[in-house]
Amino acid sequence: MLSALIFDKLNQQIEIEFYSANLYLQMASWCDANNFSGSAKFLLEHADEEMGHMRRIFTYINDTGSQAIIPALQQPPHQYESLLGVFEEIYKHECYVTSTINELVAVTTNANDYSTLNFLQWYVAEQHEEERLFMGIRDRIKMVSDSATGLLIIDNELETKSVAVDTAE
Ligand code: OFO
Repeated sequence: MLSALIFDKLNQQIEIEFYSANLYLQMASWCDANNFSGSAKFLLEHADEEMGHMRRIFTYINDTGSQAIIPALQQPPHQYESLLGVFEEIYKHECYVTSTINELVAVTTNANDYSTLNFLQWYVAEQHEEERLFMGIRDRIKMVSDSATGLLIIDNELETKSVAVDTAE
């Protein structure tokens, strides 16, 4: 059974993962509208992955006998200056998500909730991967600067970059 504190924190994380999915959906829409079709496809798949992250927590809360609460969501920004701007924002956002997972780990450690602590290990590893992934894409876009050819090559690469959609629960 979850303590009230950990129940609240896990529900807050549901909101963060949901928001991540909507943020990447919105960014996919911007990419599509700005002729970056490879980036749009990549971000649509990543939005699905974030929904998987949300569902894992949803299922975990309900498996403990509690009831996950679906939150109202803030609208994500829909205007970006450039493809670099999009991926800089994603990297920043993922660093923020890492900080929220770390906080959850600290709270569950202090509460001696070893089941939730164990559950969260998957997210700790996932955040490491996500930061590395998005830092790499951001840095490659920085390398080509404003070169249209360079941006199109990266956009093509992103079209085929596979994102393993997380359906595990
Ligand atoms: Fe992008 O990892 Fe969940 O939020």
